[in-house]
Amino acid sequence: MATKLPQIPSSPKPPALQPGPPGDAVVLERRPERVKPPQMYQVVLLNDDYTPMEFVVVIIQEFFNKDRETATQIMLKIHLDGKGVCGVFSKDVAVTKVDQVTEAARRNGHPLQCISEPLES
Ligand code: TYC
Repeated sequence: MATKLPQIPSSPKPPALQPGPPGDAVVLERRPERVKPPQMYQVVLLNDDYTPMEFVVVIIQEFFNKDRETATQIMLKIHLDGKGVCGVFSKDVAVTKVDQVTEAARRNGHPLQCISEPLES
């Protein structure tokens, strides 16, 4: 006995191009882009006077997957400039990073502040 396969609806197709009189130009219209890339967020650490440098370096290594050298450079930039970008992520991931870093800082008794901000698009 033949089993009936489920029918998958086909997406609508544009009408086939009908050839016009010879020599006529065919104008193809560009369709507007249907999907935008997602808004991205940078995760930023802020400087303070109390969080130990070594703790910040470890945080940047652990949560932002940087090697020790890069993590140290980012930490020093934050220390000197007041803030620094540790990574750029989709909104969900950025929010999770902020929560995880803040939780690790509080657990260790440090006032380190971590925020996320949208990148200008
Ligand atoms: N300014 C801190 C100190 O001198 C170090 C520090 C760096 C703190 C970066 C926070 O996000 C920070 N101990």
